[in-house]
Amino acid sequence: MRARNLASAPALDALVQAAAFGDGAARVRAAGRLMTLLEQAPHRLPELYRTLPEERWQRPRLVLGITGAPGSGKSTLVDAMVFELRRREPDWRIGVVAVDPSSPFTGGAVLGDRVRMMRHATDPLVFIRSLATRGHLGGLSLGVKGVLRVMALLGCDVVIVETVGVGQSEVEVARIADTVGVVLAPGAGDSVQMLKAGLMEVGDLFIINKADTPGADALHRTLLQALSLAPTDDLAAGPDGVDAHAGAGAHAAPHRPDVLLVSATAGDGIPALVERLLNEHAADPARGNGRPDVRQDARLDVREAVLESARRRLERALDAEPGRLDEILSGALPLEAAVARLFEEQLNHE
Ligand SMILES: Nc1nc2c(ncn2[C@@H]2O[C@H](COP(=O)(O)OP(=O)(O)OP(=O)(O)O)[C@@H](O)[C@H]2O)c(=O)[nH]1
Ligand SMILES: [Mg+2]
Repeated sequence: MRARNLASAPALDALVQAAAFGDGAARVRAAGRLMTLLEQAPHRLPELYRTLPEERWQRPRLVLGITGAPGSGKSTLVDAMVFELRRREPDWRIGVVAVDPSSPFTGGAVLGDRVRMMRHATDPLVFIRSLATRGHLGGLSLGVKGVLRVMALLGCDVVIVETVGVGQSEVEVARIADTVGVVLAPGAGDSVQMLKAGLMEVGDLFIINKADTPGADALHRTLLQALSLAPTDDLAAGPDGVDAHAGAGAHAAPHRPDVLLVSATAGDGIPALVERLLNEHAADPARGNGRPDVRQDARLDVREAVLESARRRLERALDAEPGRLDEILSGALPLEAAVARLFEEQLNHE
């Protein structure tokens, strides 16, 4: 099925051309198909860089990660942020990447067919893509990177990536995003427990949503307490460990992420949240706005694609010979020898 899909799909080059220079719906369609191609074959990401000059592969100016407990209102919040961004910067194009979405976004061109429920008319400057975590294994971050590249090709200025804060995916996304907001809400799972289970490390900013509901203030207090108890090293301090917002040099207080209270459904606190996120990047060009060297950035993608490709090949080889696992298990074949043999066999297969 997949082989047939790929074989009948237009070449990657043609899709890139159409996604970069096409018109209207055809451009959006080509972008969606290019994303699908890269999602099914993430190791082909490096091929992108040969199709257009380097400067066309600039990342969006800002990539925001939004993660948090299931049902905490992430999608509703992202939606409200998109509307606020559109209001503030009417010329900007906004992308949304929903990793495994279970709830709808309201407006925007859907790149692909997985986001089905749309409540409003399409906004031509908003682009939405969903990505399934299933089947991605280690390749999820490469999949998100592919989507980001194509969104940049569509001219997106800001891209917001939503992931559910369970498992490994939010950590991977945190590495891709310039800033990560962790969403907590009263009644949405045990939010503080989730923080302890690893979400605290990835947050640059904590957003308590559903401020219109009774438990919000108590959650706010609990969170402030949890943050003040955490060792500051765990709190996503800047690279130099200095709080960028304190404005002072070496004597600045240790970095503690801000906590904002919002209501995504009522719209309360959303302008302040967006302002805060945009300002952080205006004030700190080393993160986000200070666009990383495109070549260096592409080299990292290539590195990841090589590793992903190698992982897939080795996995296939292992699956083809399950007896080998028993040999390792019984001690008949030492692990290192098994690894060496796998690599050797792969080389001889060339
Ligand atoms: N009262 C109140 N309800 C909200 C608010 N934001 C979201 N909700 C509701 O919370 C529920 C879950 O919202 P979603 O945006 O789907 O949450 P999510 O975190 O994206 O959920 P998953 O993607 O399934 O993890 C919906 O019924 C929303 O209407 C808010 O600010 N206040
Ligand atoms: Mg959601």
